[in-house]
Amino acid sequence: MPGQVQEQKVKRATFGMGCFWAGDALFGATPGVIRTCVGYAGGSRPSPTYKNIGDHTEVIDIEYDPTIISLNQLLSLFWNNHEYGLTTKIKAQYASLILYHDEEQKTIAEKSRVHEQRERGEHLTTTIKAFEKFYPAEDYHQKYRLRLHPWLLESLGITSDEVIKTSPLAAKLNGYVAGAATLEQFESDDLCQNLNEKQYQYLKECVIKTQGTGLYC
Ligand code: MHO
Repeated sequence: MPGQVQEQKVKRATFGMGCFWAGDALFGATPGVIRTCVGYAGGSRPSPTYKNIGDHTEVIDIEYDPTIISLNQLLSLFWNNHEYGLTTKIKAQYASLILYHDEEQKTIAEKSRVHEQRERGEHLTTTIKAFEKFYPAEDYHQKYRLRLHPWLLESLGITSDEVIKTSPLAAKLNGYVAGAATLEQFESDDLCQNLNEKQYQYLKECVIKTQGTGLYC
């Protein structure tokens, strides 16, 4: 109806699962994920930094479209892509962490942990708690893998740190150059169809070289 405010469709999910460069690439390449940002959360130290992270955890903050991907689908990626596994005791920086944004997310996450624990038959170290404050990490951590491709960034006009941090295209390409997508996914991606021939070939080579290489850290 004209004038009617559109229902807010974008949702947010926040996970800790090891080095945040990896989660950034993994979720960035996932269809339905709109934006990613890496940062520090879950602790109490004010103004954490990479060098002075205190009791915080490296997390990936995700904006997603719930009509394309569900929280359960994101959780499945979460459970299966931890850098240090789910049962190892690890320092807070790399802890397994789910920060829920509402009661519905809390219920889904807790059910999912029960299910996962039963499936694996082991006690999982994952903490589930309410999201409080998120501190974005330093610019050089945002889309870490994509930053290793200055020609591509320049050629796409993705030249400011702010754009690298917030652009859906940057989130996706960061995943693609890191190997978090298959060639098939890359080739059927509408966003990539808009690239010029040189950009397309450059990315295609990256995807072929890196696809399936595992952790993206
Ligand atoms: N393995 C990486 C970890 C970086 S991360 C953002 C390194 O040694 O630098 O925690």
